[in-house]
Formats: sequence, C-alpha cells, structure tokens
Amino acid sequence: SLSTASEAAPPARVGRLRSMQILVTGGAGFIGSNFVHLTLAQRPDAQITVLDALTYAGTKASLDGVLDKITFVEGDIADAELVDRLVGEADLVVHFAAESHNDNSLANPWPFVQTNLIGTYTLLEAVRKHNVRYHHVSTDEVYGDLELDDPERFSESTPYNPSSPYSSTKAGSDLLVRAWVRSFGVQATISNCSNNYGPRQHVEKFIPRQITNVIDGVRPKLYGAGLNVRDWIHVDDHNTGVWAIIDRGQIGETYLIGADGEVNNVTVIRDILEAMGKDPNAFDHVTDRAGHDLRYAIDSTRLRTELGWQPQYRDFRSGLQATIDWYKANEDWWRPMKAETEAKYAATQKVVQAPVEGDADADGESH
Ligand code: NAD
Ligand code: TDX
Repeated sequence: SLSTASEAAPPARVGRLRSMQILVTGGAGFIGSNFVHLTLAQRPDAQITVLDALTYAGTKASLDGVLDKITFVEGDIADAELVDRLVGEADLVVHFAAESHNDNSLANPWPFVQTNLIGTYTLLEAVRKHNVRYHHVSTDEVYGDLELDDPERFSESTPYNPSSPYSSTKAGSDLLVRAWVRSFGVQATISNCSNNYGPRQHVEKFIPRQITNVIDGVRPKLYGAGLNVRDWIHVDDHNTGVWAIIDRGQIGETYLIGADGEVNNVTVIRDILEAMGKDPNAFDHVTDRAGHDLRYAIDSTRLRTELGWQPQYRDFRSGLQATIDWYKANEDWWRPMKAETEAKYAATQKVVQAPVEGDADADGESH
C-alpha cells in the first residue's frame, strides 16, 4: 500500500482507559444500595467504594450479589480522617448517607444533627480540599408542606420551610452545599426527591411496614385520618434522575426529582390490602405523627426539559405490586428488623377510633 508513517496505526495504548472511582455514602441503605446495583448494571466503567456506618438502617445484605465487585468501608461520614482519605481517591462522591426517618427524629433529634449536618460538613471539606465532584441527595421535605387543594407544587424556587428535625437538618445540609459552591467553588449539584418506594426499604417506612404487617397477619397502621398526600416515585427512577444530574447537570444547581405520583395514605393502605387479597378496610387508625406534613408534590419540569430525564415506572399500582412481591420473596432480608421496629412503634402509637369527621371517602381519592 501507499500508507505513510503518519497514516499508520498509533502505538497500542498502554493499560486501559482510567475507570471512574465513585464514593457512595450510605450505600448499605435503601436508596444508596439500589444506586449501587443500578450503577454496576449500567456503567461498566464504575469502580465503587461504599462508605456506610451500618447503623440500624444499613445492612450489608442490601449489597448481596455485588460485594465482590465493590470496596465496602464500614465507617462514619463525620470521621474527617477517613473521609479525607476516601475522597482523595475518588473522582465523584454521591452522598446518600443520612438519618432518614421523621418519626425517629421526633424521638431523638441528635443523630440527625450529627449525621445530616456534621457529616455533610465533613464531606464538603474533603471535596473542597481534593476538588472532587460531589452530588448531594436530598428530599422534597425541605420545602415544608402544601394544602390538599393547592394548585402549586414544589419547584426549584420554592422557599425552604422544613417542619421536623429530620427535614430541618436535611435543609441545613443543602444550604451548606450551596454555601460551599458559592464561597469555595466546590463542584456540587443537589437533588430533592419525593417519597421513594421499592426493594430494600427499611420496614420502619410506611409502605414496607404495611406490606410486612399484612404478611404477618397484623392490621396496617394509618396515622390519623390518612388524608396526607405523598408523591411516590420508584427508587430506580430516583437514581436515574441522580445520574442525569451527575452527567448533564449544571454545577451549583438544584434539580427536583418526581414522577407525578401523588396518592393519599389511606388509598395506599387500601391498595396494599387489596393487592394482598385482604379486605381493603382491615386497617387500624393510630396516633398521628406530631407536626405531620399534609402534602408533598413535585414539579420536575426542569429535570425533564433541561436534562431529558423521564421516569420508567409510571403506574404506581404495578410498581407497588412488584414491591409487595419483593417483600414476599425476601423475608430473610427484612425479618431481622421487624420485631424491634414494631416494638419501638408500640411504645408511642396507640390504636385510636377511626375519626368520623374528615375520615376518608370510600374511594379514598385525594384529588
Ligand atoms: P436509609 O435510612 O435507608 O439509609 C441510610 C444509610 O446511611 C444507612 O445505610 C445507614 O447505615 C447510613 N448512615 C447513617 N448514618 C451514617 C453515618 N453517620 N455515616 C455513614 N453512614 C451512615 O435512607 P434512604 O431512604 O436510603 O435515604 C437516602 C438518602 O436519600 C437520604 O439522604 C435521604 O434524606 C434521601 N431521600 C430519601 C427519600 C425516601 O423516600 N426514602 C426521599 C428523598 C430523599
Ligand atoms: O405506619 C405508618 N403509618 C402512616 O400512616 C408510617 C410509618 C407512616 N405513615 C404515614 C406518614 C406519612 O404521611 O405515611 C406517610 C409516609 O411516611 P414515611 O414512610 O415515614 O415517609 P415520610 O415521612 O413521608 O418521609 C419519607 O419521604 C421523604 C422518607 O422517610 C424521607 O427520608 C424522605 O425524605
């Protein structure tokens, strides 16, 4: 041939393309473990280190099947020395670790201040020092709550107005991130997502608590009249939203993640009972949560239009059915936490008479 030296193939690359080192905090919890499973399935270049303190809410069993593909470090996000070392080895930090349950925050706020505020501060100082890309996972609860008939939904410009020790410490952690971006040029993004459901959620949370109660032959427990509305999203849709923001989001910006899944609690309980072949009215009303937020609702237009994200789970009932099937098939996963969780609830929650006024309609629809 006429090929010249300049046209010849370049010398073979020594070694392979550098993979992406990802530090996932809280990766033994509900959303973090699902993030790890999803990322390993979809991102062959991802090298994952999980940092998790294995509190009551975290279990290595949530990483079954992938523990040999990741590095697992048991430790506290408020341990500055450990965090400095792990962040120094990472290209990206995705921060899920938190105290996450409102009822626990009412019983004892201190771990929420420690993990959600001091822990986030510790991570921010490390990403600042090592100039590492950081994504901060937060909640729609930072915006407070809405009236049932309010046509508005939460958006990126809604003022912060948190209600509980949980949501106020999450709000505080978001504000730390914003300040570290503006003051120190930290390369961070924030997401605020609505209520998640799916596999590996702790049985203290609403949906898994009721599913596992029904499996155990115990009546589901509804707080108050159950007219409170949550905007349910499947955990995998949350995590694809997180990836869209990491891949295409603007540094310093906030994106809301939601899948238009508003349903009130009494409807969810009836759906669970029906899907499990029980009388839809076979549930108890129990003591209401103090300061109980009435309604959350997310407008995720920005994420959809600017970053091209779409949820995959559009039908709540089929996502719920898949979740019920998961809990039926994975009793080994949840059984160890069930009795202790119910004992904690029994100490503060009593069965009350179903409220007559303001009780849900037979169809239970909220809007
Ligand atoms: P989770 O309680 O199931 O998991 C939290 C994980 O963090 C656990 O594995 C726990 O061991 C770990 N952890 C707690 N304190 C730690 C510490 N000090 N150091 C290291 N690890 C620690 O919570 P989740 O529901 O998976 O929530 C994950 C994140 O998503 C939280 O930041 C939460 O605020 C946010 N979020 C949750 C929802 C939801 O519906 N669950 C919705 C929106 C946002
Ligand atoms: O047994 C119950 N009965 C009941 O009626 C429980 C545990 C809850 N509820 C109600 C309270 C809420 O209105 O169900 C709704 C959902 O309760 P949780 O599962 O505790 O979730 P919520 O308080 O809405 O917060 C959740 O979504 C936002 C997560 O726990 C947070 O981490 C996330 O930020």
